[in-house]
Amino acid sequence: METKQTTDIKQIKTELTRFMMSYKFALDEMNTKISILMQEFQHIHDYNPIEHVKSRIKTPESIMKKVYRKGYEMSLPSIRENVRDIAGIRITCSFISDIYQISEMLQNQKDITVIECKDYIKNPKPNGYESLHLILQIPIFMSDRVEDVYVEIQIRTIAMDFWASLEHKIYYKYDKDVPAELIQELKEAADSVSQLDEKMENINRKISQYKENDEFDDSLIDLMFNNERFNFPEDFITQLIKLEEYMEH
Ligand code: 0O2
Repeated sequence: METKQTTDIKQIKTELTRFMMSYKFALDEMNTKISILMQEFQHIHDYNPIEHVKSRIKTPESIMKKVYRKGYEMSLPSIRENVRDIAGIRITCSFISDIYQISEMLQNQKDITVIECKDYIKNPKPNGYESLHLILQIPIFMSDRVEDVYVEIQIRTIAMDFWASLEHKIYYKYDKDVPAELIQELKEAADSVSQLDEKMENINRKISQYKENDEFDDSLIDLMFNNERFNFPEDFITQLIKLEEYMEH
């Protein structure tokens, strides 16, 4: 016969499993949304604004640390409501404009509720940290209930991600007591990241403009042959027609 304690533990285990599962489902749903955006964008614009996507569920240890640090009540409803980054997705892009474009595409989805948007690109943290953070809420449909689950999305460029990974490593290596000299160097590196992102954005804008003009001025005729696409500039076709006409006379 089961003791009351064994029954209680079983019940807690079931509750904890359901709790963690809702975050896994939220990540699955968000990852599908992101994958659809990537495929559709690639198809329509012949360009993919997303370089990498990484998702994680916060470990129970890390959740507990946050609950103590912030002084939240130690109960599942309190954690569900207050710790809003249990499900986290990090999206890495090439250009700053891609970050805002992806953020807007996500925010415009009808089943997503935007709870918070922190723009550490327009307002970097004092240490130089840059990223766009969104706290979103999405409904998860389960067999007997619908749950609205918080998901944190961090969107940043490759350069911002490079900086943040190094800063994170240093922070933990020095057990959060980083020497002033290193803090200063990290800040300088963050400024360089900012300048690099701006330069890359400008170059990308120029290339896009050039491409648009090129397509406009020199419209191409596409021919499919042997399962390959061949582009013939209109000028080339015009010359061929002229030559044909000349030969006929
Ligand atoms: P992990 O392991 O990445 O989840 P809070 O979320 O309440 O603790 P805050 O400041 O309100 O704190 O949240 P914010 O600013 O949205 O930042 C939360 C997350 O952003 C952090 O999660 C980091 O992932 C990242 N982040 C914020 N500031 C920095 C920074 O200065 N350097 C680096 N490398 N990352 C940063 P966690 O919970 O710290 O860790």
